[in-house]
Amino acid sequence: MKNLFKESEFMLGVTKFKNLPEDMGDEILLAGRSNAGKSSALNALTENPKLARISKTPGRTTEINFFRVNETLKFVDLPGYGFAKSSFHKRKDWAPLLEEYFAKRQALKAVVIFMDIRHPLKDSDRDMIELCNKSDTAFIPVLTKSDKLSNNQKHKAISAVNRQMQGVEAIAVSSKDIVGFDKLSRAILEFTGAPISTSGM
Ligand SMILES: Nc1nc2c(ncn2[C@@H]2O[C@H](COP(=O)(O)OP(=O)(O)OP(=O)(O)O)[C@@H](O)[C@H]2O)c(=O)[nH]1
Ligand SMILES: [Mg+2]
Repeated sequence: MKNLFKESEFMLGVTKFKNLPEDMGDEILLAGRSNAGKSSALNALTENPKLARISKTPGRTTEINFFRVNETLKFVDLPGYGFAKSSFHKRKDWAPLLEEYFAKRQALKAVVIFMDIRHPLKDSDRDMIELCNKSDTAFIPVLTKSDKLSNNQKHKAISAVNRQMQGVEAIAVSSKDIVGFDKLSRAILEFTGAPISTSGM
């Protein structure tokens, strides 16, 4: 079946919240620590390896990048948190602005929280979960780089995270091996107005 995210294209990057595009349609926020694999996952989800920049240098994504999926849906790639090189984190007003975005943004439908499967639920991830809970925003915990672990270790890591989530199930993905993105696509589509379809990935 067709991958509904395949036509995604870069829209704009903003460094100030006042420059955000109009608050309309559905937005899925992609969040996570620097180097967690957010941009790689976006490229895997959209089957477009050139869509978002991937780098070995943490903190590569320094703007909030908007990707248009279709008329109503956007992916919003946040700069990785907890990394000083990103211009956002030099700003003292980052946290309040982010809180304002969470509190006010009508388009925000869910946050995908990307965490390296080997180092999940760090303090900054917990802060992001708290921000979601405080603003009644749904979130999807995603454990990235699952290719780095054996199957056994992978299942253990997923269970350990799930035990700490109240009813939300973590999804393991590997952007290297392209694993888990059908599941992630379905989870994302549950929070948007788009019709649900399996991607065939
Ligand atoms: N083995 C493996 N490496 C991965 C995977 N996903 C990402 N990486 C590597 O992890 C590094 C960071 O990936 P990015 O996708 O740029 O991470 P990011 O979260 O967007 O990072 P920032 O934009 O800096 O916040 C790169 O070297 C990727 O090649 C994966 O599934 N498996
Ligand atoms: Mg990135």
